[in-house]
Amino acid sequence: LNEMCAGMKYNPMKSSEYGEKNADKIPEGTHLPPPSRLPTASSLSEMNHNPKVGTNAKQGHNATNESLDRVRVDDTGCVLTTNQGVKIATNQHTLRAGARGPMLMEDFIMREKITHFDHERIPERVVHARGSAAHGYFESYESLTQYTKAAPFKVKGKKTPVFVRFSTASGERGSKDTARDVRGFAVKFYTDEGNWDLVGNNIPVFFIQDAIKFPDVIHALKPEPHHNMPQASSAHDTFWDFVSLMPESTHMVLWQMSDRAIPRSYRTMQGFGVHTFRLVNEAGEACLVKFHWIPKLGTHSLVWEEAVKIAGADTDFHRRDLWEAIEAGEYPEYELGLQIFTEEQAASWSFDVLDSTKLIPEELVPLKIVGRLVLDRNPDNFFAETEQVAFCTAQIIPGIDFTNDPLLGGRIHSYVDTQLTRLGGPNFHEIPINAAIAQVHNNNRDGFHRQEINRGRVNYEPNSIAGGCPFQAGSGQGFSTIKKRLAHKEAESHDNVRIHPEKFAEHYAQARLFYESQTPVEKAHIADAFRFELSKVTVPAIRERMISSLLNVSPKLAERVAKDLGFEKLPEPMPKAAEAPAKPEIVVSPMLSLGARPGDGSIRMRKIAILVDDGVEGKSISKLVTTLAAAGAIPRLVGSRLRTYKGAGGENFIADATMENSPGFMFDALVLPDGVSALKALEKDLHTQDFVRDQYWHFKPILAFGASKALLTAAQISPNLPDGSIDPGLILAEASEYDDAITKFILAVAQHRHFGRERDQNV
Ligand code: HDE
Repeated sequence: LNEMCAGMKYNPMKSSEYGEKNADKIPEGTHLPPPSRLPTASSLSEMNHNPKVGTNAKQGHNATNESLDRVRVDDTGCVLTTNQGVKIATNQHTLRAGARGPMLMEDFIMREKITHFDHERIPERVVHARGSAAHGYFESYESLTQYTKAAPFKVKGKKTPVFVRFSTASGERGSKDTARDVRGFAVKFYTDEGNWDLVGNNIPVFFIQDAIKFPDVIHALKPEPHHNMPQASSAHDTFWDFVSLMPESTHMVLWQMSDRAIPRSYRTMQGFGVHTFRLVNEAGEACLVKFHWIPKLGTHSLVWEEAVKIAGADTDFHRRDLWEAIEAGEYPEYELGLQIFTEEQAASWSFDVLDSTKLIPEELVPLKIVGRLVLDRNPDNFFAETEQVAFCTAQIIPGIDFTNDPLLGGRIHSYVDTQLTRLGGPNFHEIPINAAIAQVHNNNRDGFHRQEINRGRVNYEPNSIAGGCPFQAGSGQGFSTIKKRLAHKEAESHDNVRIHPEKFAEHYAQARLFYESQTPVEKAHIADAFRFELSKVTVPAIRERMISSLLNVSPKLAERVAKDLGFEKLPEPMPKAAEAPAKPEIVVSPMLSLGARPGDGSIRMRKIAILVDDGVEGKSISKLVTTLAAAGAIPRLVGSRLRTYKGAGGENFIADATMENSPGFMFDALVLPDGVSALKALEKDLHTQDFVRDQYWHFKPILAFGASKALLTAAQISPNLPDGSIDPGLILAEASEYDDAITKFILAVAQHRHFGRERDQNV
């Protein structure tokens, strides 16, 4: 040891630590081959028979990085034990002094069980408490080394394991999935150069421009502090009070009032990194980037009334949908799109790319599709994986870097900080779901729940006793922060200031861009959402302030909402912070409409209800089930009770579901089979009428055979659309037209919704 220590006479790296000239050339740490600080083979030979002591750890290896199988537990065929591995004879009784005597303190088995139970809960996430997650991989379509040295993009076809958590933002852990809310879309890439977390949302902009306002917006959004109501809803005074006083929230609020905030499924929503990030290549050259996830199935949403009803029937609607799709082998898939641009381009635009309340229209910078994300495995244990996963925006890898976005800056701090409370200490990175697959070697030590058993005497650097290990990687292989991170000339002043650049003062152009890019039906839904939410606001001045803000977005929208809320006269438009804002480059962006990405045209995993009763036409039902299932849909026979029904030809059908346990709004489409005798009863039944009416008014396709048209009449549904045309989503057919009808129906299901039925498109 002395010889080796003497080999390092002084610290040769010291001089490289000073002066700007050295900043680019950080040397690799000085190190010598370390002596074996591990016990010798002979001293181990005896110990090695003892599984607890184990074999000698392979030099330079950290075993906690191995596959999650190292911690997966399967109890099949196993005896019940205590936490200490002591076999438990009976799990039915506490130890007592006599059958009717007191319980005994010495019952360590009962006490361990109850104590563990008492401490089962951990604090829920302060936001995004309710979520669902899945394992999968990211596969790169091409090498992006021209732009970035980041591990997942190095070579075409490279697969990087990921864990993805979707969430609602405002509701508590047990709240409903279908709340009107922004959805989280957080991706942890386990790259071979360390973990990279891309913690995004399904809306590309945010409420605020500066991290210091985050506690304010979240306090305003969450249930009000005096009575803790309402749960998972923005429809209350404090939220609208805050946003009506924060004009920069207007753009996000427009998105939040759109159908984007009530997705049909996690599988049918986009994801966005929101902030502008940087890509950095081997040569140290950087470009700016925005990240987009695009679902292969297209972007599809619920309608508000449907979301409200589903919340009552199945609070786990999105969680169940994700779980079932993966179990069925219908793996959710998203493509990664990058908007890559330069500092010079950014400087020329009317908006600031460091302002997270602004997006970059795809018409200005098109998406470059660079890979796909596939989710192909459900977690084994919700708590161990989905609850304990810790996403941190600070976790980036060589090839990715931050920008000076003042919202991002706060996030880099917040995510690590929050895990310290939520997961109980600084070792949360060792929890298996959070552990990197890249090797972890450093001198961070101790703290609650430490898992690693670090060997040797050295827990500091530089050292000579361990041959200098672990040694610094140097700029050749280690993460080096990009030198120039100033996105704008005006930011080059190094004065310490608490202000934002001037372009941040423009608050309405992109809210208008978003609104004007929507279809008439989407606009109508936005107006309806404002009406609903503001009608829940009890302070008239807040409603008025919101209308004056909307007047700066679209006078038509503001007038409609004001009229719906009983305003007799319009308030003045809200004064603007920007006196002479630059002209926006793009004023309509068709890609911002939900319909711009209809998906791959398949009907896979769509739930289709086939109504059954005694006397329905049996032959067509079996054929329907086979055809729809072959197309990948999930046909379900729905009756009034869970029993066997007899078809007109004597066939037996067992109902899969009832109108009570699976109401109409839980399905994506409906088939009404023929069969006069069956329909007589159903026609008068109010449940059936509601079932059919919900399908129709939530714009879903309906296929009605023969006499079943009577059910449509009973539900007051007409095949004509308000504009006089025939509804392509309502297919009426006779049994003889079966083949043609089913083809039309499958096409109609692939379109998802038939918004031509919307009676109020005048916004
Ligand atoms: Fe978060 N956010 N956030 N956020 N956020 C959290 O971290 C925070 C923001 C997002 O599935 C917390 O681990 C601040 C934008 C998602 O586990 C916390 C600011 C975007 C998730 C936190 C923001 C997000 C979180 C709570 C403003 C979209 C769930 C628990 C500066 C790009 C991740 C946790 C998961 C969670 C702070 C703004 C998305 C407190 C301070 C913008 C998807 O650290």
